[in-house]
Amino acid sequence: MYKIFKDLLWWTSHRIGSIFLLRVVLLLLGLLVWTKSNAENGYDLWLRYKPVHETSLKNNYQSVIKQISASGNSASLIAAITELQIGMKGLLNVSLPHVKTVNVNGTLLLGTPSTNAAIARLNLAELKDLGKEGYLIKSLQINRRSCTVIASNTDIGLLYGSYHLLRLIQTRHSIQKLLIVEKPKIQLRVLNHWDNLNGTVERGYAGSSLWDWQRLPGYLDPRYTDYARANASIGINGTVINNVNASAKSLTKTYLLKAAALADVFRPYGIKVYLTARFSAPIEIGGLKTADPLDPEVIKWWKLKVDEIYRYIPDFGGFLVKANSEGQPGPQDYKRSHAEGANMMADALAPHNGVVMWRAFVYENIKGEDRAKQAYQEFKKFDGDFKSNVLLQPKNGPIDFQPREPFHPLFGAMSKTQLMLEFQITQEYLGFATHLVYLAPMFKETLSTDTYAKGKGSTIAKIVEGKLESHQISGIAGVANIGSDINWTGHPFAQSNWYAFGRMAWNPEASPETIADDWLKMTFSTDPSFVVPVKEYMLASREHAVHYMMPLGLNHIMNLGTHYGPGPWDKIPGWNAHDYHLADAEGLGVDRTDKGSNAVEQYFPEVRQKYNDIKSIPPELLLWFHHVPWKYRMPTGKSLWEELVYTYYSGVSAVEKMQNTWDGLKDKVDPLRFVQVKQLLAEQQREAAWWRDGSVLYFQTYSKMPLPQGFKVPAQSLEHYKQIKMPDRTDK
Ligand code: BDP
Repeated sequence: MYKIFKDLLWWTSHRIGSIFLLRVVLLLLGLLVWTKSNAENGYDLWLRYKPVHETSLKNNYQSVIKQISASGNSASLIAAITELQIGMKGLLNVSLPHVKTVNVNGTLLLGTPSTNAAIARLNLAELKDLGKEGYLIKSLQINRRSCTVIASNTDIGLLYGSYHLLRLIQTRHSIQKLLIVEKPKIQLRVLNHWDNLNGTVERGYAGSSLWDWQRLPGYLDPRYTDYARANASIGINGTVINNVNASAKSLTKTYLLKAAALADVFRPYGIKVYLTARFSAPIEIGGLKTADPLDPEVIKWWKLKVDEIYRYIPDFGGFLVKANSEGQPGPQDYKRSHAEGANMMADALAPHNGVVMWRAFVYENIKGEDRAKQAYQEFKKFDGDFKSNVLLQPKNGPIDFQPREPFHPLFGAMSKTQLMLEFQITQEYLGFATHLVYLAPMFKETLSTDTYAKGKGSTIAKIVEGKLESHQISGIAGVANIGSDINWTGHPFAQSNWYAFGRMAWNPEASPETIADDWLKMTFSTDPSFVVPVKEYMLASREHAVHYMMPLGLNHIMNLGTHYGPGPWDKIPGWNAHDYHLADAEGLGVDRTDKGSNAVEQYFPEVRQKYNDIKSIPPELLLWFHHVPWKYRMPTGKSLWEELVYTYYSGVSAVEKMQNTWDGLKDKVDPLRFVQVKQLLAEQQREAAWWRDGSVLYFQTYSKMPLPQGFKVPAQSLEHYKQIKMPDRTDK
């Protein structure tokens, strides 16, 4: 083996340059350690259940949990018991017997009052407010035995509670004297997969689709169960399994039966299946001449189609619809409104308790019109017009999942409409699966923003929870970053974004720091000398990415084709990146104040004033709302130009620091994942520098100012950076 390795090194060093050589060495090293040590590959996500090595803690856990007492045989209860048994075996090396009685100290009693007499006898007052998914974990004496009780009103709640108890051990918390009362703050906590029937994933960077359409429904990949376990462990209770740019075919019987097979696998884990519905499906697969939502034949077609779906999937969640957006068909094709389109589908779903999630991501790509204003203009007027089983789903910001956007002005503006927030977990604009960018701080930024819709404290979290207006249904969606890669998400750290989305969907007030802490301990190591520095980097990582990509409120200046790498200079048919930054000899940024496009008008007065005034605008949103002179003095005392350069450079330095930190953690991480992250950080550094150098040189052609002292001039010319092309998925 050693000889082959040496020969290969010799060969590569003679044939190809040293950077490539370094890569090959890293890869080979990775392979070597992997074959030698049977290293982890990330498949187990945060459910690794590695042994607790701390002896006293382990003894303590073992004395608290010795057996499981539960009655009933629902699939969800069995899933909960199985998970506890697998988890405790891994963590504590104990095989927990499953018994019916509470006869020893150390019994873990699991049940609902309606299916378990011992739980019913406890008369647990806490259960009254817990709804269908909440749970209670409580240390109690029963029959003079010390017990831990996981109680809920449903078996799904028991499953959630079981994951919580396991998490306490995985993160080394005490499990004595427990009193944990939990319930989700948002009802529909849904992943949106942008998966196509041909197995590709739109904006997916972790391999191909998980769904094996060809072999479904007969072959059920075991991964489907592991997917469901992972989701249940963080409280995700819905999945839209196909792309918003939908194919009508997914509504044909053939595909519905496949979807039904997936629904059967997911059901025990509390996960409902949803489908995207192509608005023109009545024409494409129904043989009708129109898809006009007011046409009686069309109405009937959807009703029959929905009835058919419920025959295969009795707990089908409903439809997600992208209509009249980016070329997708919709009600406007028939001069009908979004509300008329959504309500027609809602009527078909209502008898089955299904919902319509109607996306608000619509815009006309017309020069001179401010895209940031369009969704509001389109939808605000329909407030109050949607049926009670419709949720309107805007993205977090008004343009499109940019590294940083102000919040979407529809939040707060549609008090009579149930608004479902859409985040993007897949990092379309944040470095794909190459850059380490922890998104929880971004989720938090949106959720904690105050819209002032009903005075101070009208946060987006409250609106999405449905609390601000006491809505019936609440929901949140995350565009999934999951694919067929062995570690699910491509970058080992991208798993944290799936994890964080689930935890924040359950509780939008949860702290990104606690979530990162839990995730790192469960996914990598509980060693504080690993957790502390890595967590610190994770928490700052999104800001670093903003700094080296689109600082100070810049947006949409990526390569317009691939959405990867810098492209403030880019032009493709119909698109010009310049429209998004408007750099000129005078300054930079888009005037959206009352003197410009007046997008600020769409916000409530407190927010409007703050954004409208250059003195009160938060610097991180400055260029989103203002066209600012190059010499403008920033709050730091620097000129805009200096601040821009400084920020770009600081973003790259931060990545370099992380590289050093990571190198120092070699002994604390399993070898394969160490090497993977090391390589990815090196790529991230290279690309961050590409972003910085290309952007700074480009904006310099407008500012005509030198780099501030101490900043190294980019190694190459602007032309060089403009020419760099990333391989595109469409390359053949
Ligand atoms: C954009 C993506 C595009 C999606 C669209 C959407 O580039 O692939 O179809 O969002 O959300 O960001 O519908």
